Amino acid sequence: MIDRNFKKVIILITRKLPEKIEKKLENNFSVILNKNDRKYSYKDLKKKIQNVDILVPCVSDTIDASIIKSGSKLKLIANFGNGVDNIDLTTAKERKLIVTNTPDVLTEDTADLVLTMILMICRKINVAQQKIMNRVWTGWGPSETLGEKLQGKKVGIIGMGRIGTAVAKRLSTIGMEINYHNRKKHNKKIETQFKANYWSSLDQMISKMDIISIHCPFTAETFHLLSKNRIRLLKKNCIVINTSRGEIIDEQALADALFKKKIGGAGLDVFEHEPQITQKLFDSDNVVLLPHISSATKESRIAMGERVFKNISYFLKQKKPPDLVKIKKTEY
Ligand code: 8YV
Repeated sequence: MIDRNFKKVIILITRKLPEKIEKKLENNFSVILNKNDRKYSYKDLKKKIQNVDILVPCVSDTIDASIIKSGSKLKLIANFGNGVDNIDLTTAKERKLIVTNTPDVLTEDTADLVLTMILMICRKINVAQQKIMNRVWTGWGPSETLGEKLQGKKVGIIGMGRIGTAVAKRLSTIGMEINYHNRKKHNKKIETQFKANYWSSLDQMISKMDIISIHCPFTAETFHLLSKNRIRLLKKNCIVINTSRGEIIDEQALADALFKKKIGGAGLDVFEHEPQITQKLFDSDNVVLLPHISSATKESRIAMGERVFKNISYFLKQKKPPDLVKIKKTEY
């Protein structure tokens, strides 16, 4: 139980969170829940935020300057998620708001999904499964559904932070060659652990890779980082994996390249204009398209909720919240 006075603190939670988390928040604060989990319209959110002290948004909510300004009492935005690109951080800073997120707890699940998509694409799991499901499998054949061996493939990790490193750990275990591009080169320990090669030039790295996996946050600098021109640099068999944010890739250019078979495949869990998806991606072979589920495990969602609770509690006790977002700095 937290200080009784905190019962007066009004918290708006934009989406339905795990039962256990909602109860915990309700027991300690005055909470406005979204029981049926229907996404608030922009207009509704603007209205709902008016008397709120703390906002708990998700990736599906755009918290822009106008929304922030409507929350005249707002003091803290405790994001339920790692990426904070859904929040206008500049306005938040101007209005002296504190912003927190939920890092760490979704790292392993996200890395698992990267591995899953690489396996699905390289081993043509969708095609193989469809054969069975469509009842057209006539039996084993030496040339049936031939995929690509993972061992020995070169993977280029763009942004080797927490999630990128967890991906490197998995892929080096299965014998892939780890390459990475970061603003800062990692220390020798990490490089030795994963036999990771650092590339200061993104262009040079991506032009040599069999697989590239994106793990940098979406910021003004990383918008269309994988641009049309960079997609042209990719090898013909290159597979592009994205579990970060759709805006980091020029989706139309990627879809064109896939459709024209200029690259080998793509595993996308995020899209530039979610939930809309570029039509050509549906019409392309060798794609795995998933509905932003990289951290969608029951355990992660509860852990994310616990982080939100902790950040709120620390903030209210006037202690530095553990997951304070430093507004100027980016991880990438
Ligand atoms: C979360 C994510 O599911 O945390 C992130 O940055 O992209 C997702 O995995 C989502 O953000 C929840 O708000």
